[in-house]
Amino acid sequence: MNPKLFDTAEIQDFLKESCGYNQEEGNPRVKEIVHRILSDLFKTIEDLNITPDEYWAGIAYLNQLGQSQEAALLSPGLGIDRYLDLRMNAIDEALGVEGRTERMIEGPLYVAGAPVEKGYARLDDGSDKNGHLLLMHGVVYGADGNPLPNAQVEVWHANTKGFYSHFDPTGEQQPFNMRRTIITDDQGRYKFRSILPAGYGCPPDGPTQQLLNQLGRHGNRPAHLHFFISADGHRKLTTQINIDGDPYVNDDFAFAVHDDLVPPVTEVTDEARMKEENMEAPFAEIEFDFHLTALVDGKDNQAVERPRLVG
Ligand code: MBD
Ligand code: FE
Repeated sequence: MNPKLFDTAEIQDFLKESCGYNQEEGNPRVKEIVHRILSDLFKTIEDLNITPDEYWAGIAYLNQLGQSQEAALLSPGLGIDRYLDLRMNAIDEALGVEGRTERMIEGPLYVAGAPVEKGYARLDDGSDKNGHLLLMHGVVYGADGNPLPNAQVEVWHANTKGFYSHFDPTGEQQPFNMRRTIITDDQGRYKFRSILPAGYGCPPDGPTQQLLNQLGRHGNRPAHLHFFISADGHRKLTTQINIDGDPYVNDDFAFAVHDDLVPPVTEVTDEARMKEENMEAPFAEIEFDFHLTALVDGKDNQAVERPRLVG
């Protein structure tokens, strides 16, 4: 039997009282959000006839999720991060914002405070011996279509095991390995040398993978590099590029791929080019430009504030 209580005055009053609707104190926005989510949960319990055992399994799961610091990993896995992106895309479209590089979710693994370098940086410290050399470069363009000197290119990516420094379970990586902030030169150019990352996989024994298993889904991302691009008078762009040819490039558990963000990767074997670029072996080359957009009514309406690790 599934009792129908949700639509009774008693339960509706109970939800309002639970969310402090009859209290002066508190935050109205928080009350509104909690009331909606709690109401949806009550309704879900009724509609799906959720048993107490199922409910308490969910509570135990939330505790595990927090304990393992994976809430911000499950979030992209469920597509919520990408949903927020798609909403920002729709806002841009309504405002007539055009010509921008596609945005793409930040993910949970950014660390603030990376070393800052002008024009060029080497991202890897040479300790990952399995890496294939990568040279990536391009121009940051402003809203007026001209190259932007002194723009900030923050880049971070994983090593050949798919692990990020500061979050590496092997403890092998030095702080800020494969993380840099590059300031564009007087022609708006950035350039860096690194190694091609491997794709990321969710911790196999963690709560995110545990839920994905229940959904019949994998927890893998294609190899990718993350970027924050910022400059005076412009909105901060959060994006990624994905490495063409990766088996997961069209099957990302975090829904963080877009056709515009899979640039060609060219293999350079020419000795003269290798010498010119100070590369001691053949390397993969990616050219990719970033197009920033103007502030909206003097404000950055796409910059996201969230708790971030400071290294
Ligand atoms: C990552 O490296 C990532 O970028 C995302 C979105 C989720 C998990 C790991
Ligand atoms: Fe990532």
